[in-house]
Amino acid sequence: MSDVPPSHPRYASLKTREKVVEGVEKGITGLNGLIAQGRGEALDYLIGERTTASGAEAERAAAAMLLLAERPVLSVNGNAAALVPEEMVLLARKIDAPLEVNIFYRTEGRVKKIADLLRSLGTGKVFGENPNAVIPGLDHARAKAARGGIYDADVVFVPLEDGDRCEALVNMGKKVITVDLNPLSRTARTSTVTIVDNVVRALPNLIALVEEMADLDESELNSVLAGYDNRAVLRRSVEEIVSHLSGRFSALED
Ligand code: PTJ
Repeated sequence: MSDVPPSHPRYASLKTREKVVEGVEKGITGLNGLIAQGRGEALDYLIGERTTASGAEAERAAAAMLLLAERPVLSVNGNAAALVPEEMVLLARKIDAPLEVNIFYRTEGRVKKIADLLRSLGTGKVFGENPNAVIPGLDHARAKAARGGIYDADVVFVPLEDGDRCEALVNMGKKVITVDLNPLSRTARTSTVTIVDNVVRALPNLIALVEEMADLDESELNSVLAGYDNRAVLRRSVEEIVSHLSGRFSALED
């Protein structure tokens, strides 16, 4: 870590950036992960670098969906592995789900490094190193998936996913939960539940919600989901950006 002091106004954001840089240096995160992080930082600035009300609502629905799932799987890419590896392992443990390394810019070396990292953090089974199934409708490298993992899952949690694969998973009949700071992306619009929040806030929130909701029965969890409308939540997240920005603009005029 660089010597940025915790008192620096952009400390949290700079620390997050450094984790992604460190991920690249360790061969866990792809170079494109830096570009994605930069885009994420800009969008996070627009939502006010906080979990918005619509983000919190999506997180609640996601927690209920994960708890209700019969075969949930958490997908890990290079950015999630750099930013929230412990949290992904902990969430997997809380809902008794396997993790699968499933990356966009696939190299076998990077898949192994991410899987090794997850194993070093105490996860049991990690899928992804030996894919033995193909997601229909995608080109070869990105179509790779594992039986018993994403291929057979009923609910897939895929933070920072790309639109194509998200759509392909939905077309397979799966429920897809994503975390994407861009409420207008194709991923955001295609997913069953889209959490418009930074993955570094979304994961601790999800873990807390899963703990809080662990004692709810099936009908109580279903009633959390019954009132959930992803399109409406995305619309509200755009409105929250607009209102946050107009607040900032008014402050400039004062
Ligand atoms: O490790 P790989 O090969 O699987 O590659 C991972 C990345 C993220 C590089 C790859 O999937 C990619 O290129 O993704 P995109 O198309 O850039 O989309 C990433 C989306 O995630 C964008 O909409 C970003 O705004 C958003 N994003 C970036 N950082 C964060 C984020 N969302 C939540 N939290 C973040 N920290």
